[in-house]
Amino acid sequence: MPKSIPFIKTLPELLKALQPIKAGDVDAFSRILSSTRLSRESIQKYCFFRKEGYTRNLVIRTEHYELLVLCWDVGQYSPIHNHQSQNCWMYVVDGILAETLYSVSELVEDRVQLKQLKKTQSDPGGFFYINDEMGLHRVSNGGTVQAISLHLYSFPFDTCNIYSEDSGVVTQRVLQYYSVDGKKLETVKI
Ligand code: CSS
Ligand code: FE2
Repeated sequence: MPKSIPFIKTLPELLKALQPIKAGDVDAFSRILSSTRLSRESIQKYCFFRKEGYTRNLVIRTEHYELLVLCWDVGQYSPIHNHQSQNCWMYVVDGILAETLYSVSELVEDRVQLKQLKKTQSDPGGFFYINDEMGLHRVSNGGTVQAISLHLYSFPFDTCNIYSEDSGVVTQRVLQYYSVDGKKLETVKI
């Protein structure tokens, strides 16, 4: 019988498992998240909520990837966005996270046509994976209590495109951290 792999239950264990993985090794990142079972307590120092919208809290950034904790209060959601040709995983730590997936047409005069493909949601312990070839997505708190997710981006990226669902207009957004290493930044803009 193959030996079962023990779950990764703490952040230091997760960081150790991620440390040698190179950008492009999608299977390795996915395998690590499949065997991760992190509790909210284990990442508590990275959890910040605010009423204006979800927060992005940096845990670690290397040449190959970055790991963030995102905190979604009830009713909060992201714009429809892309991932700058990078790989994105979202691992649910607490609450329920929902993903609405869209296909996107070619850009014509700064506009695209979006088509909603499906909406799925996950409980703690599950994860989503997306890249630009699969489409765009909107992420939202799919439940009635706070939701917390771990996001792994490889390579890291600092801007993304956001898409208006109504008009199809595409704009660029600069992605900001709300906190770094558990400390809220003074420079946060809304
Ligand atoms: N890409 C969004 C979250 S959904 S993957 C962000 O980093 O803010
Ligand atoms: Fe995303």
